[in-house]
Amino acid sequence: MSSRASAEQTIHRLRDEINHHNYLYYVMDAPEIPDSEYDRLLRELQSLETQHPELISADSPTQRVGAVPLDAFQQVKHEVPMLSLNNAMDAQEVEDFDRRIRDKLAADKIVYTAEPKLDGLAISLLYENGILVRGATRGDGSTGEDVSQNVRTIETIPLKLVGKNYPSRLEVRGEVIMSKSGFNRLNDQQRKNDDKTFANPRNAAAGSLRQLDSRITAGRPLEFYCYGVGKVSDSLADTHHGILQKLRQWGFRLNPEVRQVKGLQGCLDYYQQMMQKRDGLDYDIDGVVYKVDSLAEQDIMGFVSRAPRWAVAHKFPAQEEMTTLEGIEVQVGRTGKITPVAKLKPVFVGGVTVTNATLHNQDEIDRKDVRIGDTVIVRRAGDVIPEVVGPVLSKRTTKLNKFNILKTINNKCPVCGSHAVRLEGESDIRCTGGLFCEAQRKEAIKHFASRRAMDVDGLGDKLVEQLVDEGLIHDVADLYSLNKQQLAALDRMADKSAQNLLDALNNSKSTSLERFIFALGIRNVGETTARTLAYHFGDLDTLMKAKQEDLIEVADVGPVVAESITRFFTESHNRDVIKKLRKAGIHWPVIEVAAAETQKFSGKTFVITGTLSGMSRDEAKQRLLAQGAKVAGSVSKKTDYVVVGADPGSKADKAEALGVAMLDEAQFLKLLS
Ligand code: D41
Repeated sequence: MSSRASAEQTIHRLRDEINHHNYLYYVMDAPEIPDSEYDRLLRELQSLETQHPELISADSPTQRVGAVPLDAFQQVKHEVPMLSLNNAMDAQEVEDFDRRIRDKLAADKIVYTAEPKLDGLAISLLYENGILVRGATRGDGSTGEDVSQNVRTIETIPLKLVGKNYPSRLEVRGEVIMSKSGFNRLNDQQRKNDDKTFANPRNAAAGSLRQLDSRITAGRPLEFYCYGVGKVSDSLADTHHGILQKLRQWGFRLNPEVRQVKGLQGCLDYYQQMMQKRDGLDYDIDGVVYKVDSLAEQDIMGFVSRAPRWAVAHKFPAQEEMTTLEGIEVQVGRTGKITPVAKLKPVFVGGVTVTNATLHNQDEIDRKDVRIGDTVIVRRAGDVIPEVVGPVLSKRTTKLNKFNILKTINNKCPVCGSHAVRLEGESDIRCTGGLFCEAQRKEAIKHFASRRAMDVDGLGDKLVEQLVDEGLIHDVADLYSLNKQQLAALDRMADKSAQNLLDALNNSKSTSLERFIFALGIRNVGETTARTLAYHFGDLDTLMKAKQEDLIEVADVGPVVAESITRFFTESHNRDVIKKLRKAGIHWPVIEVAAAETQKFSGKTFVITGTLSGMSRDEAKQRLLAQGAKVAGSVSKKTDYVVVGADPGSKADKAEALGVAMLDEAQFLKLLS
């Protein structure tokens, strides 16, 4: 056999094998080989076809990558018109549909095929002798567009039918869709490339299928599900359900939710089931379709004005509706995040009346270009918060102003009047009110009382919420003026627990400067930074007066942290709260900070491990900090000294391994003195 003849044989074998695995994967959902093996087969075929280009045929599985761009789509006249579906908006209309059919057929109970109504685009695929020869959009039902090059790129559309006994001419109809996950991936990618994003999977599917350059289509995650046939050379089965099974055998993907149901009740039950499943599916459905199953009965019913009398689409409540954006309100969240909320003309969407929807942040408002007065699309899917998808630009007939959050709130928090800022590189605008802002109060108080901050034993999250809700406290300083009577009157609060809380509050007054700084809840100031600040400045007043340039001097304090700190202390509300706290008796031991020139350890990093006999680890830490040292929690190459007490842990081993200088207690004390 010539090498060409043997190559031809191998090519055919590979194509059959690949088609078979395609079928197992997409239709049967039961792949037999791993993706890597599939890819290997495809590559082998590709390389053989490259060596023998004369053997490439349009139905080869390698031909899905997209072809030369077109100037325009050719028109395609559908031999059998692609009918449309009548809609039933509620159970009553389904009941009417069922009654008309029972009357006409003089039947008791009708067998229906029930299918999800996929939210995509209807297309027609023409097969001649098992080979895909044309793909066309539905268009107006009688004329569509030739999108053959594009449908070829969709993996779930067979280029060649599987098995035997298919009619010589077969026109398959179905929906091209984009899955929700595919849609999200595509939009992420579009955003990354600064390309336009799509409003929903349907638009994305439509935009992808109607590309003149099929190489673009090839990169889009499109899928196909069949729902019926058009022109066929032989009769295929007696029922619609039977036709679908045949199509499945020939390599088409059938939606796994398709069922045969009996009578009106069967339809309505199916509707409820699909309604439940809707949000869990990875593709959008906008309803279900009931079709009289018997083809003989379909014939008797016939059709009126382009829609069959034997089928109906039972629609779900829409998840997207149009309405007017009447205003944009600005809300302050728990962490001070300022969120724009759309105020809408009430609209029924996703099964409820919606008047508010999130606009996320300024970037989203800019990206979508939504303006007050616009007609907008509102989406509410499942239990998620309703959102504004975007404006309907064709309905913007008058000049509308762009919306700017900061300008609207005049750079002030709408709840407390503190400065509102958007830091560089962040998408959120925040209220700087911190302790003072009512919206942030609860979170701030919870943080203040927490174990690593002021450590108020027994003051948990629930109790903080209760105290704020009852109006007993407005800021953290109010905690210290609570009395037993007030506390004992609270739900689930006995005399004894009230007294315990008062004791805990009293105990918390004696603290350390580092804890106190941490407890203030300054943005970007965690425990470590709080400690560094405490030992760098030594007292609160110096810290409060520190300027940006003073703060940047502190180890590990960069411009962002420095800005958070100055902004916090500039806010007069915060200064008032601090004054009240000190008046309530909060105190800490004085820190002796060596003058900068005499700080021995400035710039040096220490780690302490094991137990010291002469002092607590905390004390050792404080003495180091007072000399300008940094005290870290773990050993790294940047560590200068590891102080090793009794029973050291793995930190000593690590120091040894890294060759970091180690000090025993005696050496450490000598160094300190
Ligand atoms: O899933 C669908 N979107 C779907 C659409 C379906 N499951 N079945 C359909 N059946 C028909 C008839 C009964 C007319 C053959 C359809 C459509 N038509 C259809 N899609 C777009 C227009 C009509």
